Amino acid sequence: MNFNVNATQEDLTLLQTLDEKTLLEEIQMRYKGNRIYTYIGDVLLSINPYKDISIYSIRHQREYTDIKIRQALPAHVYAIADNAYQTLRRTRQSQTIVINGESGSGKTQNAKFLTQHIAFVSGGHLDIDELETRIIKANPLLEAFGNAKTIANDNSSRFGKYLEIKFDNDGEMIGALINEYMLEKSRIIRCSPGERNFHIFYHMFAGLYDEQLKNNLLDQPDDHRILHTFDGSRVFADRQSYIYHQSAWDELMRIMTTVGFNEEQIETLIALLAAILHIADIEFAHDVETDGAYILNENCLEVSAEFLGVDAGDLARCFISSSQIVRGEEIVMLKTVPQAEDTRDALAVSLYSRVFAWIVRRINLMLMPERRYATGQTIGILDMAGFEDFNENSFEQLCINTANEELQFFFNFYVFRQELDEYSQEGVKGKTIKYTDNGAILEMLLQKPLGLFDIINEESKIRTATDLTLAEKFNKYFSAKKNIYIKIKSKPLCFTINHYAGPVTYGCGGFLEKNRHTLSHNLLDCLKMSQSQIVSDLYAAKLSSTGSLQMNPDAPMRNRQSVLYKKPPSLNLKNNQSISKKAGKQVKSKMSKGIVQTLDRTTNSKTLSSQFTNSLVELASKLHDSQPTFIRCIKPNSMKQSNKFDIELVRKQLKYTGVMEVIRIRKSGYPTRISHRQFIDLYKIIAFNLTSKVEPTGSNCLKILKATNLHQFEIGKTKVFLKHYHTELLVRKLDDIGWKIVRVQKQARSYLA
Ligand code: AD9
Ligand code: MG
Repeated sequence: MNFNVNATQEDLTLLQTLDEKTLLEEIQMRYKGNRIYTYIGDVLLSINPYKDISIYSIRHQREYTDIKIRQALPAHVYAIADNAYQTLRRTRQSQTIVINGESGSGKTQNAKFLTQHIAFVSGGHLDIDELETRIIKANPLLEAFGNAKTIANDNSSRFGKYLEIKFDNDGEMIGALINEYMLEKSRIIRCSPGERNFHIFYHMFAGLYDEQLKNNLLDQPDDHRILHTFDGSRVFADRQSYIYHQSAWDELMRIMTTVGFNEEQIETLIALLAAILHIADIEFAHDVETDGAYILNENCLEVSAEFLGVDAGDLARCFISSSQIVRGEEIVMLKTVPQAEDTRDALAVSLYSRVFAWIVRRINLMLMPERRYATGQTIGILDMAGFEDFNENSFEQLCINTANEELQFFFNFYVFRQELDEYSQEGVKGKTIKYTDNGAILEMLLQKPLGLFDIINEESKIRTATDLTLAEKFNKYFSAKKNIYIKIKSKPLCFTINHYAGPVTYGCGGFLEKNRHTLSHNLLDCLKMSQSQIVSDLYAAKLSSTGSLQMNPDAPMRNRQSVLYKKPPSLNLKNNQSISKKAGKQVKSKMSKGIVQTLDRTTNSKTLSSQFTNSLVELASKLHDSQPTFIRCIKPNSMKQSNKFDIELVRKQLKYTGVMEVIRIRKSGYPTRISHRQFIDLYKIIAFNLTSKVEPTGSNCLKILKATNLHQFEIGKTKVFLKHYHTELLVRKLDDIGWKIVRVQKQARSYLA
């Protein structure tokens, strides 16, 4: 048996002394030597190297397959993949690998390495290569639509991803399912200085042929409001960036074909992206005649209407007027300029999020296993945005941080709470380990009724509610929770939550609007009746309770009536007659005559907070049904540079990813627990005769442990609790005995001969 003594540092819980200082020194030293992975007991710590460190070759994959002793090899994310697969095979229980860490810490890269290696170790199936290729190819496609350049990361995932890899009874990979969470839709219309919109728009401008650009009335990205750079510099600052986006587009086109998009679907997709740009370019001004908003640049309205396959007048009416249903009757009103702008933005956002959902659905169809194989055994990989605290934090940060609270709760549950519960069940005394229990925060956020999200939802239903009345409600219900909620007297719209990772101050301006995020009944009706099959299908499709699209991804092909692409829309205004002004006058006259229309309409739209809380519940139940492994990703510096280790930054992350607490509990705890029966079966030979019958009692286990000269173990009512290194020592002892037996047998045989 190869017991590598130097390798003990691969797992820092095995060090004699381990405090915060030693931990930081140790991982800094390892980082310098390009050893970016470290075990903290059964948690894997990963530090972003920001450079190629050549540890992901086929040779490495072979080395990390079917590992018998973890300590014999340097810590690696491949070892986690191998272990998840081996455990799945042995126990037939689903596994989940939860990757956590702040933006730019390497979560998505590690998720890719895990997927690649799980496919490798489970290989053998005839079609595996094809399936593996498809799963791996899905990544760039998802990233083109779901990732963007941010301050923290040039390729930041703006959505959470839970990839479930499915296996059959023989442990062969048979398919996969991608669940997406919380796409940062608001980026479509607004991003911070120095940041960009989703990659796809830039790829598209660089990659489309002139003819395609012309057909979609596109020219330069700089022409469009939502692609402008903040500092006025050009989007493609130099030829190099243009070429980069061009080749990304070419690669994307190849992938989309592999994934099963046909030419017409791709063209439709391009037209939808163009439609989003044109819609977002619509500008409004105040019409003194009607005292409402009208559209300044109606060419954009016409182009948008044509691309969406709807009537320009109908679309204009949706932008500039609203209707309320009161006791079954519709009352129409004109909108102010900011209200009309909100409607325009909501349409652009909604169109993009439905396009994204369509792509995910299409990918899932291609990855779906045949029903007859389905066994329910999966390995899940969760790659979710980490904790966020910016200068200004809004609804999006509240959602992301709540999701992180939930993950932290799950982490605590497994790593700490289960451990403590088991000690007490087994009668192991004197083990009290303190940890930050975030249960109370989660309760405040998610409980029904009267949790923070529930209150947002209830307020969203009240017509007269404002962000201020919302903030007042928060203060009324939560001010008493002094440790977790802080009212800010000087800023009535702000409040602070003491998250497990630290305090974050949120401004609730815009919360209600973001939460409602629903399109008006009129706009939904208008879109559902679109002459473009895909637009009407995208909007007729039901949204599941978690917000995913329940549409047939092949729908556009059933009926090819798409007006998109039939002819480029004209840019000339008809008879100089302003469509939106005319629509505004019609609405005004209805209003003055007090005309009401009786309506009987339903809508399937859900508020953002209900979609969010439902998807969180769904995710939590998936996690609780599986056996988890945790990877904590750490960012070494904020400059995205290699060979730079900012100790303070790392210290902060170690604290809020719970790593320090894991060390404490793992050092004083027992990672290996095994039943008396199993222990005796495995190690009996150490203290008893091979043929004697040994009862599975604590005292018999004790004899074995003493014969091995072990200390610091615990014997519970039904289980033996061991430190990491105990198993290695027991196995070594077995080996010694094995050799002795062989020698004795050899000697006996020579006597007999
Ligand atoms: V975010 O929450 O999506 O904004 P991530 O996912 O945590 O973030 P990501 O995996 O995208 O970070 O890593 C950021 C960049 O660091 C990558 O684009 C790589 O350039 C770099 N990186 C990360 N991990 C590795 C690695 N193991 N080897 C080399 C890496 N470079
Ligand atoms: Mg990412």
